[in-house]
Amino acid sequence: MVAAPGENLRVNGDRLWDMLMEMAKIGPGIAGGNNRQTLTDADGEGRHLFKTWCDEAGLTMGVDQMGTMFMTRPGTDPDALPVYVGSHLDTQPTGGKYDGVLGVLAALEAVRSMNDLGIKTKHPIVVTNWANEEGARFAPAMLASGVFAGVHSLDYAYNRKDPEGKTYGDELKRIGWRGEEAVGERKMHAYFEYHIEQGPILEAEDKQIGVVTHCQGLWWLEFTLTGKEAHTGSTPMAMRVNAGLAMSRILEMVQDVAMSEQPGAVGGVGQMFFSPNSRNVLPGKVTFTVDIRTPSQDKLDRMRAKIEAEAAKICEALGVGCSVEAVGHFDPVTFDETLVTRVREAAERLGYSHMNLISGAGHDACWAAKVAPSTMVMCPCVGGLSHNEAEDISKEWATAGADVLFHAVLETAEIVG
Ligand code: HGY
Ligand code: MN
Ligand code: MN
Repeated sequence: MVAAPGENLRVNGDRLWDMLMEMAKIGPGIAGGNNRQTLTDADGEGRHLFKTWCDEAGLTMGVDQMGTMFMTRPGTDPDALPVYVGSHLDTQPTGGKYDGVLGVLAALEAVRSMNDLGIKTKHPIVVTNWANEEGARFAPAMLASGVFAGVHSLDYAYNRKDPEGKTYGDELKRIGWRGEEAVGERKMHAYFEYHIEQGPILEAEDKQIGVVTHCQGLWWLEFTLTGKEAHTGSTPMAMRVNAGLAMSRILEMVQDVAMSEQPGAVGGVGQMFFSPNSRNVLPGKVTFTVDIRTPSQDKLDRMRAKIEAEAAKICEALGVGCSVEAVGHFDPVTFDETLVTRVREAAERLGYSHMNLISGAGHDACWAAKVAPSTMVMCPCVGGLSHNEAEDISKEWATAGADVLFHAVLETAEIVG
């Protein structure tokens, strides 16, 4: 049993908030949020600011071949495996200021508070900024942590293309953040990730802390439908090979499949492309990605099978070609019980209201859990809104979660002296 920190140990919430507001100035969005997409110049700027703060905190940087940043605070036992604490600094194109960023900067704040308090730990602490968590520019999401966990090869990752056809590998080199470290060679004693909930439950239940026990599983199914380019005005309805109509029927069907698997299932589409995307040309090609998620393995597999089978029927009836590729996937995740208990006990000790939570969104912790004991801490967000520039949290919420993270990390890294 490792010693738990005293309840008076807290982070410096003002300093955490100041860092969040400073980072939010980099890669500003158009409505108060952020557009700091992975491997853009803005991402590079955000990385440099983060490194500056880590340098001030006396951390040593390591960067791997996927561009993930590992900032180490030494422990007293050189043989002890480090406790990793992190999340991601990259954002959606219309992202909020806190998704991912809160977890990276709260991990840094925990280390800065250890420095202020003169705390030594047996295990080193490694503050981590995972590259390309969002998967917005280069699918799939959690790409770098997926390579780290052995789920994707480096070659697969380097060849992922953004909508302009640029590859991950080229863009990583262009911004100068391709490290030399082999990906995944680092061994972890444990991994913690602090994140906004990105859902409405904690706020609705008036709870300050989410004790995350699980994360729901996901499929990203990329459909490519082939129709026939033709004049939207002079082509009789009976002669049309209408890929756009097939897409709309598939979207309706995805909604029905997700609703048929309630409670605890979601399905929808966030991205689609028409080609040639001209107002008066029926599309020759339509590509879109269906995003389905649920904590239940059976439901996840059943939904995928149903959607693919029904889509094939819809396309056949319209004479539209249909191909589908799974471009993202992870099964439902169960986090480490010992670490989950430490998070819960830390919330208790600190007097914060809390409840068990299943994460709706995917996180790098889902892949870290494949290679080390892992868990998450969550705080509420206003209206449950995220992946929207209006994403909002309070300083109090941010600080409470950071205090819990601080305690759980200290307990796991083992305070010495
Ligand atoms: O898609 C997700 O759940 C995460 O935001 N990348
Ligand atoms: Mn995130
Ligand atoms: Mn996100």
